[in-house]
This record gives sequence, structure tokens and C-alpha cells, in this order.
Amino acid sequence: AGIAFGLDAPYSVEYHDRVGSTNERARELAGEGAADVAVVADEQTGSRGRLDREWVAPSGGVWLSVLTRPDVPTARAPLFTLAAAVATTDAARQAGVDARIKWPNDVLVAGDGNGEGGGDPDPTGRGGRKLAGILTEMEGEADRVGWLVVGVGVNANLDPETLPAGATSLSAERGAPVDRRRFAATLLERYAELTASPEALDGVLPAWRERASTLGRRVRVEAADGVVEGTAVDVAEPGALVIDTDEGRRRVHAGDCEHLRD
Ligand code: BT5
Repeated sequence: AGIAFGLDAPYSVEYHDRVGSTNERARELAGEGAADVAVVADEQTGSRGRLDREWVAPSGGVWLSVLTRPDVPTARAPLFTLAAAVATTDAARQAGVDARIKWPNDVLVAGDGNGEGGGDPDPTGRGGRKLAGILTEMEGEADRVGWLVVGVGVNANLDPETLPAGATSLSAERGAPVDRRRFAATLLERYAELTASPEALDGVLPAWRERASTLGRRVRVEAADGVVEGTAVDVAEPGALVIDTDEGRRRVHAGDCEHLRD
């Protein structure tokens, strides 16, 4: 506990030893008119993933949600999710864990035993496991976001045995606990930098591409209008995955992405 005591962040920090969901709490604060707040918790008792899926968040993680009121059109909101993935990846790397991003919102441990990155072996056998997930919620008009809550859940100092299958943690990957205060500060600092202005947001896609695990891979995406399978070739404004399929090039804007073996 006490993760956020003295946390140095470019937002005002509201810390909870235990809370239902940091996203819910941030939404409550949004309703009260607040802005530029990071809600941080040691433990969550009712946290959620996308599509109302359960998110397991015991004591020892970094569970946080950032509430902002950015002056951008709603169409650019997905860039904030990608920015959070970049920020999380950079904070993990600073903590000594090689992380990559799986479109759109998962941060995974690099390597998958399948020759990712030109044939890197996967010494731990845990490559491709999920370190962190992101849930973005917002409200606004088409021409301008009202409020935006970006929730990031990072398995920091946790035993993977206590997490769902396919998950891992920073401490398991580095073989030692991480300094959660430093990790959260780096993440928030980087997120603030990447989303500081419309011009800064222009840098999100290039940064995302450099850290992507998905690009160049065979993928299967369950999108709203059906399943798209092919090779992921790029990410395009405002965060769509570009996939080459047998029927030509497709863009998917949301969905669950699975990396397939070649
Ligand atoms: C996500 O959803 O990956 C978004 C998770 C966002 C959680 C943060 S924590 C702070 C903030 N407050 C909240 O209430 N939420 C946000 P999705 O892509 O739908 O993945 C959910 C799936 O990941 C689940 O169905 C499980 O299979 C798996 N899962 C659950 N807990 C996990 C964990 N701690 N680590 C890895 N995988 C997990």
C-alpha cells in the first residue's frame, strides 16, 4: 500500500488503498467538473476491462485512471488510448522489462517463441503474455471531447499465479519488485507529454509503431461488422489497424485482436 504517497505527477493525484474501480471514481470526478486528476489505487474490488469484462486487480498492481478535458475533436480520442500504451511500454522498459504493444490496448512482454523481431528466441517462455490493459471512456460532442478517462491497469508486483491465464507481471519478468511510485510517475509523465497538445498527438502514431508487436503479423480481429483476418501492415489515424486480407486492404477501428502463428 501507499504507492501514491509522494507520487510526483503532472496531475493532481487522488490515492486509494482500495477502491471499486479507478475509472468509476474518475468518472464521478468528471461529473463534479474536475480535470487533470489521476486516480491511483493499490487494490480494486470491481474493476473492468473492455466490454464489461472483469479485470483482476489485487493489491500490488498499478491501477490508475487519468481524467482530462482535452481540446480535441472526439474522432481523435483513440489516440489517447494509444498514447497510454506507449507511456506504459516506456515505463516498463525503464523498469527493465521489454514490452510491446498489441493493438489496440494491450501491453505484452516481448517475444513469443515464434521468431518475433527477426527470430529472437524467447528465453522465459512467457513472451506475449499480458502485462497491462487500457480502458478508455469519454463523453462529449463530435467537435470536442468533454471529458476523457483513460484507465491503465499494470500487473506490477504480483504473482502471475494469482492472475488470469496468459498474464504476467513486471516483478515476475524482472525477477524483483518494481518501484511502483517511480513506475507510475514515469507513465503519467510520458502520457502527459504525448497528449499535451494537438501537435504532440501527431507524434503518437509514430511512437506506437516503433513499439508495436502487432505490425507485420498475421492477425484475426473480431470487429463489430465481422471477423477480419490477414497481415497487420500499419496503424492509421485515429488508431485504426490496417490489415491486408485476401479480399484487399481493410481498416478496423475497434475489436479484439488475436496474433496468429505464421
Ligand atoms: C483491458 O480489457 O485490457 C482493459 C483493462 C483496464 C483495467 C484498468 S485498471 C484501472 C482502470 N479501472 C478499471 O476499472 N479499469 C481500468 P480487455 O482487453 O477487455 O481485457 C480483459 C481480459 O483480460 C479479461 O477478460 C481477462 O481475460 C484478462 N485479465 C483480467 N485481469 C487481468 C490482469 N490483471 N492481467 C492480465 N489480464 C487480465
